[in-house]
Amino acid sequence: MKFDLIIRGGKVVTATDLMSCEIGIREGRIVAMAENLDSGNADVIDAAGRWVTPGGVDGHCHLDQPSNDGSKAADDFLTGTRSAIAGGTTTVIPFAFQFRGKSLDAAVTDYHERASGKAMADYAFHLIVTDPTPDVIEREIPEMIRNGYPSFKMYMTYNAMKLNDRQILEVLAAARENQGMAMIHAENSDCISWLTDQLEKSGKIEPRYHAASRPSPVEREATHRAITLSELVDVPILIVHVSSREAVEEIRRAQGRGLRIYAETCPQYLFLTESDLDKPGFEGAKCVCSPPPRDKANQQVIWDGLRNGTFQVFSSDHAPTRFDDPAGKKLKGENSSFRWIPNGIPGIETRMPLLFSEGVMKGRIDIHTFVSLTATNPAKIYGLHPKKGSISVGSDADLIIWDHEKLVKISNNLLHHNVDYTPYEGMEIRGWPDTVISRGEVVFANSQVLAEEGRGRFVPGNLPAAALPINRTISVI
Ligand code: DUC
Ligand code: ZN
Ligand code: ZN
Repeated sequence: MKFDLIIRGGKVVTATDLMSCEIGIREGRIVAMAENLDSGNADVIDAAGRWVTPGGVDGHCHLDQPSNDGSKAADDFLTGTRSAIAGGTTTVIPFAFQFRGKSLDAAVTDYHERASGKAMADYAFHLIVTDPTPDVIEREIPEMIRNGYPSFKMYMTYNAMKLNDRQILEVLAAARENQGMAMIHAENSDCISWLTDQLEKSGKIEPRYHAASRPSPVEREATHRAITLSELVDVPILIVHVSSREAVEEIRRAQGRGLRIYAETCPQYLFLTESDLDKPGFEGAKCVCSPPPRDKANQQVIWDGLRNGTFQVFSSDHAPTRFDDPAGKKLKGENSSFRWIPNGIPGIETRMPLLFSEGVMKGRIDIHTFVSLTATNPAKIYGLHPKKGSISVGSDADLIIWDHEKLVKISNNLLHHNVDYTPYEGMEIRGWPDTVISRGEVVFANSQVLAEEGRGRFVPGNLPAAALPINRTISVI
């Protein structure tokens, strides 16, 4: 058998298995895995003594997403995917945002234009449904799910995006009927707006009050409500960016009752706390994201949830705005209320190295759990598996060869995004991707991104088995 590339000598890790084997790659796909492969004229990469894991699948990031507040996303598909690749992520799933009054089709068409010719990594799209008209529910959602966009996010907060419970039920019913995966941003909108008004009335406007405007009960209540809506319709949902013990308890209780509730968390809920919002001057704005970072005790609960299976997905929620920029965190000036600070933090490049270092290398999670959370599960839940998120014959040759000994002091100078800061500046970690391979092509090596602009391809999603209602069976063939 002829190969273009062979990865030799590595410890090949999947969500379940550890294999000492060679990986044979042809035309971008894995075509053989065996103890010894005949290299012939193939290029050979020596991975002796190193872990080889699937390339990461970032199931939640925002690239080139237009805003409603006049701020500008710092990363487009070029800089965002360049940064993703340098941190081991070979597939990204950003969001195609439906403007109210516009169709889902318009959103998807727009995002294809934004990505095409720019992306270095492969990409799929989630939809953000903000305007579930009868046409969207009855025609567009079924069409989108059938045509390669099987997942969509709904917001319970933000005036320009939020859906009421009735609307969420209608979208969930369409998801159930068509095997779509519904993702929910769970925070109680009225609680946030009332608390924000109270804080502002008493002059509490600095970035640190962002956390006070969205305390854990705000997340807990909405999480409970989202689960209730999912239970009523009998359809799985995935709760995105879970930050707190109280939300975790709701999710675990629902899972314990046998409901198919999936959950995602992100680096900011492991490595930041609300005290990061309380830095001198306006610095705290760098860590304004929603839900907000909590405290050390909540971080521990999130770690426990990663270990005990509460969470299936670990995403970046990369939502990049620059700090020292009037189209970024300083949109309304440094003395404005936290209300006006664009929400979100960068993290597409640091997602996998942070979890590898602080999770795997420090013994908090094993390497298989790491692979599941960062690649295999998001690929499965969003319909991209086994093409993505797997090391198996037939899957795309998306691979990371890890340097587990490399010591890195994180600094924004090292990163490849277009943001002027990282929330993790100065953090010392162990381990970084040594070589990243995307569809058989070396796209990162010797600390350099080697990918060509525009090489990334759209990957249509299939119907996710994870989206099936509890009582519906799947046909095997
Ligand atoms: N929700 C996200 O998913 N990302 C950034 C901010 C937010 O509220
Ligand atoms: Zn959100
Ligand atoms: Zn997000």
